[in-house]
Amino acid sequence: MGYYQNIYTQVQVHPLHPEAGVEIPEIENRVGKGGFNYLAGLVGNAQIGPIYLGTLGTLSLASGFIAIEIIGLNMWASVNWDPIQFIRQLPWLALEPPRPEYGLKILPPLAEGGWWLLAGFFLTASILLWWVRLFRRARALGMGYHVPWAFASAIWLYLVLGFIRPILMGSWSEAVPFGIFPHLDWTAAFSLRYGNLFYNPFHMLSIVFLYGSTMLFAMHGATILAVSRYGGEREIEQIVDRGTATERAALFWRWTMGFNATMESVHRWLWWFAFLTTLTGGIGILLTGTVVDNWYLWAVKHGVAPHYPQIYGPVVDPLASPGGTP
Ligand code: 07D
Ligand code: 07D
Repeated sequence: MGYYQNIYTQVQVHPLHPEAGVEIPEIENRVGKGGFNYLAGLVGNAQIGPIYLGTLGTLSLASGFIAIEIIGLNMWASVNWDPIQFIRQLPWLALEPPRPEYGLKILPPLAEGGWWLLAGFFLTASILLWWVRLFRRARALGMGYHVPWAFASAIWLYLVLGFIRPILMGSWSEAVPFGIFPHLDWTAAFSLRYGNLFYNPFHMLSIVFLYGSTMLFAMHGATILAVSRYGGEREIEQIVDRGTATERAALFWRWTMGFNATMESVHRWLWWFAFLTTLTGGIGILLTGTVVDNWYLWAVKHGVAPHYPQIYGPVVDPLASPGGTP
């Protein structure tokens, strides 16, 4: 009987010494000796570490840690330092940005948004330092910069939400609070305040690319798994070594929908869809409140949404009517 083996094979590579990888400058920045983990081997490579930390990595982690500390301690203080309530209420706790009267003040009182600004500063520093780290590691390995540019698109949306748009609106109070459910409340309130974000064409585009990303992700992942019995997961070899997996994968799509991506182009599709989700999203948020005040009225004006006729007479507030009972 033939032995069936594919990428879910139970064999885990476990050499005597962890693999060091290619020689790169600043090798001393690699931390740890590396080891093997069975569980990691079930979902990825069994080797964990060594990790490249370096100055940027250390600074980024330190900044991220300071941000989380500021957020966490403020949340804990908000439940009177009760550890049980801190855990119980964690998803509802928040660190809010300054109130509107502080505008863009650099440092309002700490308890009234100052801590929010400090946490935002350290979180942003952490994210930007991580971005430079991605860029430099890609360069050290002689890679393209596709990963850092994709991350830059997500950072763009993050900066629009919490930094660029609040500056254009003249107030930090426009920014997103830190907190699990509070940031969802903010998202819903934002949509309501600006007349239903569904009518924002850039929100529509962002959804197109988000849904498109999941669809392409599913199609590509499923296709490669389906031909893994022919070595399909060795995608690069398959480009030059035709005849089995790639050929079948391509034919499957050509037969079922008349067109097929190539081993190379499918990754470009995926990259662009992911990249465009947050790029268009950031544009949509940037326009909201700055250029367009009410997306529903905007959509009516441009023939996207119908203008609902007023079928009931105007509602009179009985308290406001002359002679009415006070
Ligand atoms: C799976 C990769 C791993 C990442 C994870 C997230 C933190 C936050 C901080 C307690 C896919 C780690 C989370 C570090 C902890 C504190 C203070 C990525 C994966 C597991 N959101 N959002 C979540 C962030 C915005 C929205 C979850 C961040 C906008 C909706 C998580 C940002 C708007 C829903 C989270 C951010 C928005 C969520 C799961 C930054 C519009 C959900 C995220 C920095 C875009 C979902 C309770 C996930 C949920 C959810 C984090 C921004 C809307 C807490 C870090 C302001 C509608 N968001 N979000 O898996 O369950 O992402 O919420 O901009 O339904 Mg959000
Ligand atoms: C948040 C990019 C920043 C993240 C960064 C990562 C860390 C470290 C640590 C793991 C996600 C930081 C990393 C901190 C993590 C460890 C250790 C990307 C982020 C830099 N919407 N909506 C979108 C849908 C409605 C609203 C986008 C659907 C309602 C607002 C997306 C629906 C209302 C905003 C999307 C729906 C509303 C959005 C987000 C359906 C609420 C935004 C794309 C079916 C009542 C954001 C233009 C994304 C945007 C956004 C989908 C409904 C509000 C496509 C499917 C009508 C305010 N919505 N939405 O990738 O860009 O986010 O809008 O109803 O700001 Mg929406």
